[in-house]
Amino acid sequence: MNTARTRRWRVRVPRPEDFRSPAHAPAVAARLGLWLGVALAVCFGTGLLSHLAQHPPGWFGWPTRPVQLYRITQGLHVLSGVAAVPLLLAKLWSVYPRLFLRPPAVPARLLAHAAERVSILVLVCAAAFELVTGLVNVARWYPWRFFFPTAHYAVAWLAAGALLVHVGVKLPVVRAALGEPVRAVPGRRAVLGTAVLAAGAAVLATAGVTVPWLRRVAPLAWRSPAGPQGLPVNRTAAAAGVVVPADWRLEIRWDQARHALSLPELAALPQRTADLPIACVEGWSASARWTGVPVRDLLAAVGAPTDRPVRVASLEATGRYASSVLPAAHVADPLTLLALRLDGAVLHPDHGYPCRIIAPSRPGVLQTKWVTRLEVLP
Ligand SMILES: Nc1nc2c(c(=O)[nH]1)N[C@H]1C(S)=C(S)[C@@H](COP(=O)(O)O)O[C@H]1N2
Ligand SMILES: [Mo]
Repeated sequence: MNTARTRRWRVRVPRPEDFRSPAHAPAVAARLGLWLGVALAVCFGTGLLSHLAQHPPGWFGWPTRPVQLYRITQGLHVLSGVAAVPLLLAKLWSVYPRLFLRPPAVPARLLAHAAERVSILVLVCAAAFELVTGLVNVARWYPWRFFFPTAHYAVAWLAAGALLVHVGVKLPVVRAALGEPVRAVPGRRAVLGTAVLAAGAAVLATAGVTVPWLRRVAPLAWRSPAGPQGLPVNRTAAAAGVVVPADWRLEIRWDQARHALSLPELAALPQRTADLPIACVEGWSASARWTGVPVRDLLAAVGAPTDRPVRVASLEATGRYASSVLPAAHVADPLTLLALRLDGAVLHPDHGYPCRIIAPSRPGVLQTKWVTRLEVLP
């Protein structure tokens, strides 16, 4: 007799009811889901704003004030994503016994069951994809071949749709589970407390990337103020292949007209100094004191229109961020500077020498460095 084989056959596939830990109680799963839902909703909303600010459709206007607006929304985007990681792990741990649910015997219910399972699969995959690609992106590591912003944006809609379906389907269960007090069973509060504490610790450990007074207690902050002139640099002049020609001039074009100004001519125009942040889409941000010519005044000085969008071109020959467009609202704002100085000193080459755009409430990726041409768009 082969006793080993008979014994192996006796192994029983577990059922959800077999998992007795308080972590698996619906009262816990529903509350974890609520926290996770809040984190994902903040992440989705702020992500959408960031996308719109970078690629504004005709109906959308991103405000230039408060000057810290983009810094705040993008900080919230990255930190809510960080908080969602432990919450998602806790939620998955809480509900994984439901993987052992048997499909219903009634064929009519089978379809609904399968649809619900598939929507959860989509939700888990999409949410995990968003969190992992987001974290890998802020770490500036690109182990994939797709363009991160496009994929991250597309899958966000998939996650949001699957989340809505999931919440809609589960609403009665969620209601009942939330009605059940957590205190009723010992251990449940400990599970919830641990998950929320882990989320809080993850945020605290990273928030220093954008909250200055948390810098010293944020060991996992992926960006420090290190860099020339005390500011981080994403792309150095060398990496961008930028060489400033000896006869560099800022060219300004509008309609059929054009005008060129040398650096001394720019420096001779009335200057404005302002404290403005660079707020990278990766979540890090840093404030500095910038001095330069307000773009509006510069255009007015050469007789160019000041009420239209302006394309900013850099000395970079190629590269996704070689140029950007200042929307009309940003052109009109007197704090939108063509900056020549940083904290009183001439710009370091890595910060955009001879001049760069620094505008209030603008995604860092659009704060174009090494500017060579301003073109007033029709
Ligand atoms: N021409 C050009 N400008 C650029 C970039 C670039 O790659 N090329 N990077 C942008 C990004 S992603 C950020 S966050 C800021 C960073 O500015 P800093 O390097 O001075 O800190 O510059 C922006 N300006
Ligand atoms: Mo950036």
